[in-house]
Formats: sequence, structure tokens, C-alpha cells
Amino acid sequence: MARSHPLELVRNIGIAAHIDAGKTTTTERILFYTGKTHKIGEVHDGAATMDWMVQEQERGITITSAATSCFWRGTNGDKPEHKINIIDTPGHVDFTVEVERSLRVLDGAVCVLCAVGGVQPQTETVWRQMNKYKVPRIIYVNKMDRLGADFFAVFGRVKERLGTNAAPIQIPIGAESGYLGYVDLITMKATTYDPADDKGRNPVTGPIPADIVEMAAEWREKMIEAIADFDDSIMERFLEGEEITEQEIRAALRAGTLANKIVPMISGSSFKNKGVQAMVDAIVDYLPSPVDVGAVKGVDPSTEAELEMPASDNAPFTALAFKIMSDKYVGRLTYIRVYSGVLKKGSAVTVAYRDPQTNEFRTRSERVGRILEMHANSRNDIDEVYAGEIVGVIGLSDVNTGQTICTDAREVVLESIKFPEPVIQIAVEPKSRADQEKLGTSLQRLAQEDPTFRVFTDPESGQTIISGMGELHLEIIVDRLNREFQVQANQGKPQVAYRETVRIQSKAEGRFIRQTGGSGQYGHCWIEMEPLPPGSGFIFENKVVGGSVPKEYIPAIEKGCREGLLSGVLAGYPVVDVKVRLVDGSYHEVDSNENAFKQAGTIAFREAMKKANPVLKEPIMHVEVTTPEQFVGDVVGDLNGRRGRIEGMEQQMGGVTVVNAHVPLSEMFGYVTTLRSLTQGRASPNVTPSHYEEVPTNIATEIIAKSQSGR
Ligand SMILES: Nc1nc2c(ncn2[C@@H]2O[C@H](COP(=O)(O)OP(=O)(O)OP(=O)(O)O)[C@@H](O)[C@H]2O)c(=O)[nH]1
Ligand SMILES: [Mg+2]
Repeated sequence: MARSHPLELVRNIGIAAHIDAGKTTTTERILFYTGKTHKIGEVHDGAATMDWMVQEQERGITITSAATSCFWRGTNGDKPEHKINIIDTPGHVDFTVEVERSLRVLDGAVCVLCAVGGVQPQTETVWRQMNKYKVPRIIYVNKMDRLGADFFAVFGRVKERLGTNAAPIQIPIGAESGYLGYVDLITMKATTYDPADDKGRNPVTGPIPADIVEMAAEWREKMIEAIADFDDSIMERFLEGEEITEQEIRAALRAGTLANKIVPMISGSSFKNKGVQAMVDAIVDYLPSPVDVGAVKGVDPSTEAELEMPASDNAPFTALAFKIMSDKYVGRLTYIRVYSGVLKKGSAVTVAYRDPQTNEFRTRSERVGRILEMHANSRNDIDEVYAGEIVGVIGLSDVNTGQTICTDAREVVLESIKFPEPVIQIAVEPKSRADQEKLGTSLQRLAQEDPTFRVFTDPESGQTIISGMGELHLEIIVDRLNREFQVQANQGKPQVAYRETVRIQSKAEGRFIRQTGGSGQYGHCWIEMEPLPPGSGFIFENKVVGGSVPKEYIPAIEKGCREGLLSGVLAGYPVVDVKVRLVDGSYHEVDSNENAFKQAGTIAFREAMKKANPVLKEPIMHVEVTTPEQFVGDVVGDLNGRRGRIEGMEQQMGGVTVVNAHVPLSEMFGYVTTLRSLTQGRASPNVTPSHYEEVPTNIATEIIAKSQSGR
């Protein structure tokens, strides 16, 4: 077997945007025009191929990212064709994990904007995510048919709010119900659609309509200026007034897009089947192939030397696991992006990663059973997978998101994926004994899929607590629990997911010594504790010298400390961002055992924490409210009353103001209803998790008192 497509003709593309911008609708069209599907499925009919989960179909939103692939014309319009692997991501902020992991493994992206809404809050978030992974991108301004659609206003917002060198490479012909198509500024030809085919299969190319000839010439000049910004030779020719050929423009645009120096912008109406083919053209013309992205870097887990993995079939196999799904039919399905080499089904692989807890490199052997090419939730078995591809594999039983799959020919750890901390939690109570038994394992399965979803048992109340990125996130989890795992559970009210940490260094002793009758218990240790920067989690370090604690008991002390992490000394919330150093201890020839050292570890941890100035931390939300000017005073006053910090206000066209603030999550419950009544329903809020901050003392005292009275 050999690869069916040269690597240069592969495109791995993500589609990302604010909620409802039309990502899934657009993806459905791409599948239709490329011949992958023969019928267009609409999101609002619950019929989109890419929104395959029941919860997605019922709500008309995307929840999980879905992958597919299709083929589109060759470089000169002929064979061989390009192969495009696409991941459609959700826009709702609660599912930001799906965008993060997709952008981590994709080579290019289409940022979809609504021609009316323009740059929306979640647009800025995904834009920052794209910047983080340096993903080359194009902007597709969708919904040109909607009332109020304005491509040029959106272009202004893009320049202003995204601070990018965006350049329209086409301009729309008409707008709203009069949207007919576009003028290609490179060929200076117009494309409209044959009215006889409402599926838009017959684009018609012709001369530019007379009334916009001048405007098209102006925008062509602007496009060339934007290219000249980073391309000296085009700059020179442009200044000399020389003609620049189509081919030169395309080449410069491609080079500039790949280097993130320009973002080509196009328009369309996916729903009305206009402009989508041109967008697929732009994907193959301007977005990178794996070869353009070049070698990825990693670390040799045994020597810690830096390694490079070239985008080539002839290098040792290296891939990143970016998504895990527990599937009813095939069990655990691991999505991987292959960076180099080839893998045959049934092969042995090495799973390599850096342990987030200890920061040490680890490797393990596993075997890949089947390799599957994915199309939303349907799949096709293949025998081998090549560099640059995205596939699902079965057989890896214990792999987590962000771990590297390689072989013993060359072990390597690629950069993992970082996810935000969950901010909200609820208690779930199984309805019956049978539910009780299934609850734990089902939640564990869901947690393996989703790194922003956590499960733990409240050590005081014994309740099962689930935490996630927002109310919708947890609602979907409970719904899946019920439908996929047949577990019935009652749920409590949403609560803020507080965290505990420490502010200073401390040292403490843990003694667990019992001498009652027969065999006793003897565990004893000294630990030092210190704060770590936010997001570091937990680090355990062993600094015992001279065998004051025998080696075999050290893991037990670490385990004891980890138990201490589950429930802090202030109000029983999980402890984050601390480092523990084991420095001393003692043992007894007869009475020492693992349990005694584990207990000693927990005691020492709690003592050290008490002495290290423990504090409560709370999630802070970024709140953006778009409101008509007359309500700005009320909106700001209300946010101030919620312990909010106003970060900025910006007046926009049409008499609206955008208020930006940071507000603690604990003050945000019920906000949507209050805002609606304050502004007669005319303001719209967007709330996204931002970071954790220390809870002010007076409020912390209340939370602590409440938690203690509940015990
Ligand atoms: N008028 C109009 N409506 C559109 C267009 N594209 C999409 N829509 C509608 O907008 C709604 C949202 O479309 P989706 O494709 O689900 O949007 P999305 O970006 O995938 O949404 P999420 O995945 O939930 O973030 C649906 O009702 C679509 O029919 C368009 O070009 N014009
Ligand atoms: Mg969608």
C-alpha cells in the first residue's frame, strides 16, 4: 500500500467561531460540494451529519468536535486532488476544550464570522487560541443574506478588534436578500449563481457588474497594498505602477498566509448555498499542507534532548492523541494526528508523556488494534496511516489526551495540550442502588474523554461532585449519563468550584504511631511545602538522604499527600498549586508499613498547609455586555454591585456600547435574567471563565464558616 495523496496536497483544517456563526452549516456544504455527501443536512432540522450526537440534534448546537475528510481539485484544477481533513468545532464557551485540542493538531483554520454580528466575544477567544498555536487562517464572512449583513463593516471590526492584517480577496455583490455572489479581486471576475439550482452547484463566472467596477478596482488595490506590506518585490512593483500577475498575487498571498502575515477574507451565505466553493478553493490555495508546517519539536524521554520530527513517511512514527471517546460499539476510540512516519494496524506502539504530577517522563507499551478513518460518527477501517493524517485508533486502553504515540524506533514526547480548570460544580445523587454502582465508572469514562470535566467525592458529605466549564456543560454530562450509560441521578444546585492553595513556605511533621496490642503502626515524616505558580497543580519531590525513610515507603507518603490535596484545610475544596518536599522521617523495624506512612503523609500535608497561610481562590469570569448606550449606567452599576471590575468600555456603531469586566462567578448566577430586566432585553451578555483569584477575606470567612456548619 502507498499513500493515495502526496503530502503537499493534504490540508488539515479546523473551523472555529462564535456560537451560531454557521460552522456546521458551512461544513455540511463543503461535504456536499466535494461529493462526500449527496444531501445537505440542516442544523435546525437536527439533520447535520457533523452534529451527530442526540444532544446536538435536539439543541441545534455543536457540542463535540467532529472530524471528516473530503477531496477537492488539484493544484491546477486537475488530478491528483487535494485531501482535506476537517474538524468542525463547537462555538459555545462551555466546550472550549474542543477548540483548544483541535487547533493544537491542525495546520490551518477557517474563522467564520457572521456578516451581521461581526467580531463577537467568542471570535476573539478562538482568535487568541489560533494565535497561540500560530495557525494560519482565512476569514469567511457568512450569513451575507441576513438583514443587516455588511461585509465592509465586518472588515473594519476585524482590523480594529483582532488587530490583524486582514485583506478581502473578494468583495460581495449585493447584500441581504440581494446578495448574489462575489467579485474575485485576483481574477477581477464576478461569480453569481444559476437561479435554476438553489443548491448553488452552478456558479456562473462573468464580467463585474458595471455599478461596482470602480469599487472592485479600489479593493484590489487595497489587497495589493496589504500584500506589499510584507512582500518587498510586490511593494517595489506596486510603487512603480507595474502590473502584477495573478500567479504572483496567489504566490505572495500563500506565503504571507502561511507566515501569519496576512489573513485572506471572503464572503458567502452557506445557508443560501453561495460562496462555499470559493472558500474551499481558498483552503487549498492559501492554507498549509503538513509539509509547509515543517518538522515538529519534541523531547527524548530518556535523555531530555530536543528532537525534530519531519513531516515525512520515512521518519519514525510520531503522533499526538488529542481526543478520547468511549464508543458504544468499539470501546475506547483515540483520535490521533500523525506528524511523521507510517503506522500499520496491529502494531506495537510506545505511549510517551510527561507525568503532570511529578513532571517526569514516562513511557509504556501498547498495541494499536484497528485504524479508522472518521466521518463524523461513522468510520471506515484502513490498514495503515501516513504522516499528516488524522485518524481514530482502537486498542489503546490507557492513553490520555495530550500523550504522544510513537514506537521504540524513536521515543519522543511532543508538547501536550493545556486545558482550563473547571469553574462550576454540582452534586449528583444516584436514584437507586443500581444507579449507585454504575455512577462512578460512567463518570470516570466521561472524565477520560473530557479534560475539563472532573469527578470527585466530597470527603465530608460522601457526595459525588462533578465539575466543569459551565451549567450547559454539566447539563449535557448528566443527560449523557442518563441516555448513554442508563444511570439515573438527581442533581444539586450549581456551586462555585473554589480551590485552596497556600501563600508561604512551611515545614511540618506527620506522625502516625499506634502501639495497641499485637502489631503496631509506625509512620513518620517531615515535609516542606511551598506555593507554585497558578496552573502548576501538584509536585512531590523526595529529598530524603541517608535512608531515614526506607525507599519503599516514599510512594506511600506521596499517596498520603495526594489524599490531602483532595480536600483543603479551610473549607474542604481541592488544593492546587503546591509543592511538597519530603525531607526527613523515621521508621520502626517491625511496626512500619505502607498504610502508616500514608497516614503520616496526609497528617503532615494538612499540618503544613495550616502553617503555610492557606487561602481560598475563586473563578473570575470575563463578562462582556453589548448594550444600547442609554443602559450603560445601569449595566455598570449592576456589575459593580457584583464585585465586578470594569476593564473597559467601547462605543460602537449604531449607538451601542461594549462593557468589559471581570466578575467573580459566585456573583454571576441569575445574571442573564437581571440584565434582561435592566435593559428591556436589549443587552446581550457573554460570560467566559478567565482565571482564579484569591477570595477577599470577609467573603472567605463566610464560605469557610458555612462549610464548617455543614459538617
Ligand atoms: N440566514 C442564514 N442563516 C444561516 C447561515 N448559515 C447558518 N445559518 C443558520 O444559523 C444557525 C446556526 O448555524 P450552525 O451551522 O449550527 O452554526 P455553528 O457555528 O455550527 O453553531 P455552534 O456549533 O453551535 O457554535 C442555523 O439555524 C443555521 O441554519 C447563513 O448563511 N444565512
Ligand atoms: Mg456547529
